[in-house]
Amino acid sequence: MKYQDVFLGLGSNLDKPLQQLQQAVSAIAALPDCQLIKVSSAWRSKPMGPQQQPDFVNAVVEISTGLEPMALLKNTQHIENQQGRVRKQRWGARTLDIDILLFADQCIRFTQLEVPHYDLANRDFVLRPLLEIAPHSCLPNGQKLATLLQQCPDHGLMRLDVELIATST
Ligand code: ROI
Repeated sequence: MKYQDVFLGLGSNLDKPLQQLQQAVSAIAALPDCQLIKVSSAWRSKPMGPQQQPDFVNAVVEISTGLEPMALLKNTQHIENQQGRVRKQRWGARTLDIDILLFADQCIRFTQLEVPHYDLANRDFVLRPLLEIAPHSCLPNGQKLATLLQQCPDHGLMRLDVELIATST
């Protein structure tokens, strides 16, 4: 089986966001054919989109996986659902969001899945933690993520003084 390097973005702003991310990291580490490589710090940020919702906590994890993109998406959606994700308002509050940000150097365009993530360039709460664990990362077209971050809108990021670690349950 061919293992590929993948970055996942995690976000939560409901029901104890830090615990949601902690639980998500453990669930990702336990996925079949997935190995956890690195986990970023947790970062607090102001909501992008509707402002009358709580601040978010975001993080990025790097995995090595033998899963195909759609199989990985099914697995991450299962984790979201396990953690009480209810899809209501677009850009509304959520207990857990898991986005596939980068999948090796692949460009993927299915109706349910677009990789690289379509809005990466506007999300410092994704770029910053990703660059923390992979400072030299690029898009498949060679663009440096560090350059995107310089031009990205500011969501008031603050690094939280906690470590997200995978615990087996
Ligand atoms: N805003 C922030 N700061 N962090 C997120 O993870 C996030 N996720 C979203 C929307 C609602 C667009 N805003 C966000 O899905």
